[in-house]
Amino acid sequence: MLHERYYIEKDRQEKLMSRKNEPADFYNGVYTRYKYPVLTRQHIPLTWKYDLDIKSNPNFQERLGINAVLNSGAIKLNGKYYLVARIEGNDRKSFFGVAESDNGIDNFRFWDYPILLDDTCKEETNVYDMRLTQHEDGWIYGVFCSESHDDSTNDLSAAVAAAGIVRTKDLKKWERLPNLVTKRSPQQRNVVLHPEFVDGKYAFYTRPMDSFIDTGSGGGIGFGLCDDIEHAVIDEEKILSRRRYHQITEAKNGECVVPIKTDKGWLHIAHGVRNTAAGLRYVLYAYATDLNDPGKVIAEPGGLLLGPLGWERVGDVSNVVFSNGAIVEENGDILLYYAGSDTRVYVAKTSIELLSDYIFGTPEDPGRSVLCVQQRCELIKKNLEVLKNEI
Ligand code: M1P
Repeated sequence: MLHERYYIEKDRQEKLMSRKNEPADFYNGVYTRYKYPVLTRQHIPLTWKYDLDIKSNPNFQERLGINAVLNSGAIKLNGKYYLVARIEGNDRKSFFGVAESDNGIDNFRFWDYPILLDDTCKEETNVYDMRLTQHEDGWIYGVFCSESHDDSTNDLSAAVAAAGIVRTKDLKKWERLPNLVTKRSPQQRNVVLHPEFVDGKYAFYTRPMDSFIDTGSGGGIGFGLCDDIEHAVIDEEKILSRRRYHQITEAKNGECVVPIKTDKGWLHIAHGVRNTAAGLRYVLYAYATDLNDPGKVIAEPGGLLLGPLGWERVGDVSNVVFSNGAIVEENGDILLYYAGSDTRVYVAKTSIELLSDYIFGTPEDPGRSVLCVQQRCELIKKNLEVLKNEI
């Protein structure tokens, strides 16, 4: 016999998961936001949280609660859409779980079990934020943050972030490889593997950091090559997308999504962080690199692509949007998955055509207010001419 509350909770969850998603009332011509989150902590199977045995749990209490479902890697395989979500337990430890949908917009359901990684890294306390790369070598790689306490100091909060690497063919069996070593950077987070070999080597987008929170002397998103993915070592990182004073990347930035290959170049979606009196604000931005040299920036539209709006702004770490993955359809549509305030996952739909138009058609940030006003006045002048000729 099951507790009567089980049926109420099960019914409530089924209603949430089967709800049809719909475009939100938002327009910018670049992407369509969807109204409902695609993953929340309410999507977590009841079997992960409750002890269903009425003898050992007569009051139907959550035994292992879930706090949040956020930054998800994304991939489409055999016609199905998969998110490898970061799931944070009430105990603050994160882990990964696979959620599957038929359309990528709604009806995501977690598989029966979360991913149990090989315990090859005994000092590791926490894992999170997996990006999934379908590499031309035939493997699907997951690159994530592997966090350990910094035992070189008595500071309880001191931690070290490194890039963990796993690989799989089916999202079921995962092989853990040694963590990425970057010779010049003491810490790494937000590392993404490029999907193709570059000069015969594996190429990574990195985010060099001096310490766990602050990037310090790390100048932005790096780019580095390595010979052997099974013992990945990067000797040199070249800074690709720079942090800049009084721009959206001033405090830090990091690659989000596996770059998208197009005729015009590789399209990148990254996050930029600035400081405010209310704390850090995370937004998404975009840029493009050369098709034959993904380490060379060819377009840098100014400003943010997607910033936290409405409920996206509310959560555990408010005023944050953060992405770990997108799915590119054969027809060129792009589903961009992003977390709102480190609490739940949303989706926005764009396309290669629209994102390219945005990246190559949006002017660069001129860097100073007076130049920005000049830039805007030129646009207004042109528009007034257009309107005059129409009337
Ligand atoms: O809380 C916002 C984000 O903070 C970190 O990102 P970054 O290293 O760029 O500061 C990550 O821990 C990320 O998971 C989180 O969403």
